[in-house]
Amino acid sequence: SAQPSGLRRAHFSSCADGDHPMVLITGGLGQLGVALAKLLRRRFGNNNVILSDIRKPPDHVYNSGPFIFSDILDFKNLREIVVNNNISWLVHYSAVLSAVGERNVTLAKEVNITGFHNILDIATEHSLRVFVPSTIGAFGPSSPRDPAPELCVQRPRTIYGVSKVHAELMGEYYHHRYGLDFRCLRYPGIISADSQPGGGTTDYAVQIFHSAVKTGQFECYLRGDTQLPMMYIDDCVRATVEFLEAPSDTLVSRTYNINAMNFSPEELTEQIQKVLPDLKVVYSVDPVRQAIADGWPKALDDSAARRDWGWKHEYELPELVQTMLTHVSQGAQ
Ligand code: AKB
Repeated sequence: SAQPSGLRRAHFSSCADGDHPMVLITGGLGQLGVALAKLLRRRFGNNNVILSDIRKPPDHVYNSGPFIFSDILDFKNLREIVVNNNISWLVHYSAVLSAVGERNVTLAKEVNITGFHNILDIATEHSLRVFVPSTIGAFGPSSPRDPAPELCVQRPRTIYGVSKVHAELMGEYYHHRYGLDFRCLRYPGIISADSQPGGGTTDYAVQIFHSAVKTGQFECYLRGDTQLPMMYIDDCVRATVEFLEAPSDTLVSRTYNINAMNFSPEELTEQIQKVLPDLKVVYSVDPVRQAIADGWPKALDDSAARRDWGWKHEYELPELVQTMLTHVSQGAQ
């Protein structure tokens, strides 16, 4: 990719329209983009938040606010979008997730590392506030797992995890070196009703709700006792907006863990069975995804986020199950 011209320490003017930033979301048609755009648009106005992706959006997305084509691998295209739309905040959601990454390392390298370099350079060049999600996948088998602290050994065994550690380190380096307003949250597995995740290891916790409602049966690719950190999407997008809005001087760090609940497929099944007692779950373990999950934390220590910028989750497992079953049942009608 092209190099940004003249990297130097930034003078931040993060707001384009009075107090309102102009926000660009990459990878906007993934699991999280539409929900984040909805919340940001409520705060900053519909036209101040642009969703982007390389695919054509469904009608309800196209009709709900600005949407444009943007390819993060195309440096000039990205720069043009940032300049023409006076972008001040960039939320970088394009990524190849853990399970798909193991099937296509070349693609994961390209999107998660080369694409991220473009984001970093353009954000620095244009003094943007840039948010990049990291993940529980940035930890590995040699990290403390219960809970994983903010700072510890990070030796992930997936290309996804390696690329996210790279993103954390590069973002922090650019922050210290050039003054880039880089912000990064390590997300747990995110559970959503309206949007599907694409190719992750925690996807079972979304799929089980759809199967429970449609067929009453679910084949789980993880072992029943595999505990992982999880969060409902509303908490995730709220955390992201609160973190993006936090004054720079309250942030002791540029990368924070956030968490809400920790559960295994067995525990999730038990909770769903309180509402749908006939749900049958069988376990047919996929060795690739099981190995990935076995190297991830069982819980995340997010006390620094709670202390520094007031992070507080709302959804515990019972509310999550109730909410998901309501939304998925409505969608299935
Ligand atoms: C995945 O499973 O790959 C993602 C994640 C936890 O980052 N959902």
